[in-house]
Amino acid sequence: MIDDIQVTRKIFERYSREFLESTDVDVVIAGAGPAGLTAARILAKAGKKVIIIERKLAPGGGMWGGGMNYPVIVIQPESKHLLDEVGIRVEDAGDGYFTADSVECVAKLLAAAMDAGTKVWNAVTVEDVMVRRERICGVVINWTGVSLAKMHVDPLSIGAKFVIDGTGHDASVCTVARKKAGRLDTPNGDVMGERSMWAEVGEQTVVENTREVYPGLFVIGMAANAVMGAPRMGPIFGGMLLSGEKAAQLVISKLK
Ligand code: 48F
Repeated sequence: MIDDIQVTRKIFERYSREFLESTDVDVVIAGAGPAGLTAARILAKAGKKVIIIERKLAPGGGMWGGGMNYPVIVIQPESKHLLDEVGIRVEDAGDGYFTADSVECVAKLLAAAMDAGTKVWNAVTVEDVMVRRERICGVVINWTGVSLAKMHVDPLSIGAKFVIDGTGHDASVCTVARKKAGRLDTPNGDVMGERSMWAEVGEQTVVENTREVYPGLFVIGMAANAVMGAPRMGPIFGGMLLSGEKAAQLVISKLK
């Protein structure tokens, strides 16, 4: 016999237990794109308590659609290990390019991050940061539906030793941190804005720009280039994966 009321109770009991476990963590990652999912997997595998807050219902960010909705992505040889490690089938396309199915990429990057221990909270938006003594120490969250409906509902707060902005082109955590916390560690102290498409440069700078831009706040993936005024790069994803890997390693060494 199935009791509808029991279904409600089971959902809410598990939800409330897991949410309470998520209120104070080692790392909060905003955004479940390829950079955020890769960072989460490596952090969780290292035993860190990590959660991802994802604004949309479906994690995966800009990876689902490959290039112009042809569901294929391109990566470079130096990032191939990050797809191999999660069992994604990669084809050698010649001339130093490798390809993978974009849907398989999202499915397996997400599954691997969750298998390693990452908790993903979907349909929730990071709308602000918490700052104490000039250090980011958490995020302020609300249901995405609340902001879409423009309802005036106060948010809740999550504590974290480190926050990672993996929000892609929006760089939305760094943008709000700049407004509320002060200058970022960028050449002009501000979110500089992404430049137009140039994959060769963008793929290199996205890794270089992966760093702590305010005490307690790291930026990864496309957000790193948006914050530092570097180019976008379209459906080549090696830099995103390497950026997630680099941030995870930096945060792990800081947590030691
Ligand atoms: O955009 P996204 O995939 O970021 P990424 O990991 O990868 C970029 C590539 O997809 C592509 C590219 C490749 O060359 O340039 O764009 O850097 O994923 C960002 C995720 O963050 C979510 C958003 O829904 C997406 O899934 N997001 C954005 N703002 C917020 C957020 C927010 N304020 N709170 C929570 N999630």
